[in-house]
Amino acid sequence: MTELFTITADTIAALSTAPGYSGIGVIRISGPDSIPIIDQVFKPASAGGNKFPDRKAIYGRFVSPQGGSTLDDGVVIVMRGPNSYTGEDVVEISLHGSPVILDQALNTILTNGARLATRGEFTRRAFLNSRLDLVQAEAVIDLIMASTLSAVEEARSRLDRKLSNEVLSIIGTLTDIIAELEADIEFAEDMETVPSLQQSSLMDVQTKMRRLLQSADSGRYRSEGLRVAIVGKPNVGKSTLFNALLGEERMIATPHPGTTRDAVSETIFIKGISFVICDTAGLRENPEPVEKEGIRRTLNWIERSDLVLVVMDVSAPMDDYDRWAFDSCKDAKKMLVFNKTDLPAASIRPDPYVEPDSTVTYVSAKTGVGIDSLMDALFEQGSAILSSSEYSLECGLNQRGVALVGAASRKIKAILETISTGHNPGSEILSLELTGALRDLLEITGDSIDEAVLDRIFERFCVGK
Ligand SMILES: Nc1nc2c(ncn2[C@@H]2O[C@H](COP(=O)(O)OP(=O)(O)OP(=O)(O)O)[C@@H](O)[C@H]2O)c(=O)[nH]1
Ligand SMILES: [Mg+2]
Repeated sequence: MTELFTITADTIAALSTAPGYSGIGVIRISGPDSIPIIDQVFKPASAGGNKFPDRKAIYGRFVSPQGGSTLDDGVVIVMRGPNSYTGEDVVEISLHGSPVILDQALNTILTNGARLATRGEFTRRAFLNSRLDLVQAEAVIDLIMASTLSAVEEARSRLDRKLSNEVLSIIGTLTDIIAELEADIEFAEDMETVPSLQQSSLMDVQTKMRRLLQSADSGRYRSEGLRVAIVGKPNVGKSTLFNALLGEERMIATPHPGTTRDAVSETIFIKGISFVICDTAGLRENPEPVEKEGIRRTLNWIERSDLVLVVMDVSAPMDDYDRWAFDSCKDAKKMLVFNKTDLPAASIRPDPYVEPDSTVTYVSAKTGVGIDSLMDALFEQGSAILSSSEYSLECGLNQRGVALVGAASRKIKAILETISTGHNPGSEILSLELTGALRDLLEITGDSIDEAVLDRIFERFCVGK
């Protein structure tokens, strides 16, 4: 529980804007001595009764408290706790963005009673003072690090508690069920079967958790892009196609089958959708050891991909390896790419693989003919995947959340399976198992968490946030 953490009462300071030259730079101070410190180092231009009114921009001079000389002029905003970012007294000082000025100003603040903040310490204090829960704290760093507009929107909605509220609603239902079970232990005789109301509430919890796990994919898409694997037997032109999609000679392509040994991925954008395209090692039987590892990685990519491009060479007769490559992708959403259309077509054509609903494109990766149509088809497929329900959720669990919801979901699944056999394990055991799941969920919001986990989370932050 958060109360168990030691909340240090010292005052921290750091540069909150990026280091280097800029128009302005902002130094932030938080803690009980913030206002006494600013009082020593900043002289407001207009001398009034209340030198530092709350939440007002105050223009003045940053001075050296010893000699009184002016370092720079700037603006100070004081935000008194508990209604500040950290929940403590916070001061933000904007000065000209010279690294020399900002360094000198920060040193002056540090010699007058503050300590340099560690990574993410302002946000960590916000969490410890219950200004943010852990989901929101993580959203802060994701918002700062977001590289696309949709990643910004996703992190923003998490910061606005969308995900927290979903997790809290599951926690609420689970807590109610546990409370009922506890009452059973105290007052009632054990029943033969679990009451159907509790069963349906548990099923409801399970559905909500499944949705949350699916939303992780939408979070992943937003931060990384849709995963597309280029797959096929050796020499069909996968690397040449990969290079054509990237618009650069990224991979070595040669007439020797087995050229690509490893899976290599790069991100491309097609009309605003980002795709992580992966060139893979060709699939064939009896590979030598390095190739074998490459093939293992190819199969792994197929499993993790949102879309697979199955490449076949129209100039060579179809054979069992093509079928094998095709069958390896049978559970994946796939598009067929018939390559080498610049060469005369072979007698045994790939058409048998075309299913009625298959998307097929004909290209010559070497000459570039058909690549634009392939890009259009990728965009269409990508848009369709993104607008399908599992991706349309607005906010996503991160890896930590996936692990915790996954653990809770497995516990509840096991309970539901036991119940479905008509067996009642008894209120006491049920309550114990459900409490385990509840603890997993509480760790997501940070209502139950240990300090080592917190350290790991805030390591991702920069100093000054
Ligand atoms: N004529 C023609 N040749 C092509 C085309 N695409 C690829 N090639 C040639 O086919 C050979 C194999 O190409 P790669 O791109 O290395 O094939 P790959 O599928 O990556 O092969 P592995 O990495 O061995 O699995 C090379 O000599 C390419 O130049 C094409 O569209 N037309
Ligand atoms: Mg290759």
